[in-house]
Amino acid sequence: MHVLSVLLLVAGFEATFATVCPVGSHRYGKACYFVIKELKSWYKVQQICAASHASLAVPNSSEEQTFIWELLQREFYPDGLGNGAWIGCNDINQDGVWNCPLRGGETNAYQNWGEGNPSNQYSGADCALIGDRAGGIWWNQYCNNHRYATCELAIIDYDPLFCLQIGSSGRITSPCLTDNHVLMELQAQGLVSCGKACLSHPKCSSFNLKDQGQGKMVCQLNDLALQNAATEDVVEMENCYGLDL
Ligand SMILES: [Ca+2]
Ligand SMILES: [Ca+2]
Repeated sequence: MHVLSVLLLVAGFEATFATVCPVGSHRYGKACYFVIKELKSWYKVQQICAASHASLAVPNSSEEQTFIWELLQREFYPDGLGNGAWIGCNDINQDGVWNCPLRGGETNAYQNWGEGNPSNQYSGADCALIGDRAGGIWWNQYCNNHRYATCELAIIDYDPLFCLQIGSSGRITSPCLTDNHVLMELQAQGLVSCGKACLSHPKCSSFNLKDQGQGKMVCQLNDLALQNAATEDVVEMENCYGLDL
């Protein structure tokens, strides 16, 4: 299940209850950011972001720019970013007209081009990068060059109640508790109803939501928090989402 599927599962039932920022991604404002630490073309990283229903990050303010820049500095410490990291801005459709795709509620006013940039904008250097120096000023390059990247995933109303993990493929991998700690098993409509059931049970510390397909979900309430579980009590299971309260 992709990140957004989980988000919609949550939002579909009660938007204010919770949403998630996958472990391995980093929250700023109403978005989660994750860094692609492999060198890929702009087109390829756009696909990788899209596989998690995210898009290439676009700094829309100096604050967001600083957040992304500092995230990249941490992720690539101590070697640095090298030749930079792709962001969403590009002039692929019309040379010289830079488009920075936006999430809802964002404005496109912010730019952080370095001096003399964008350069060669009529000769195919159509994609923008955050550079390694000077607070990550932007420059532009050929989109087929292989660079790192940052993805940006919008979230809805955020409450740090749930925590899912994201694998290196960008897909969610979620550990679940084994059946040894099940207090009760219920049919659930989704993440929220399962979470509420756990909240209402005095001994419930975590829950497994098992998606059995065709709209059927099993909600297992557990007497142990995942974070306190021994290694042998935790299994990586497809279509099972283990969440601590
Ligand atoms: Ca943004
Ligand atoms: Ca261009």
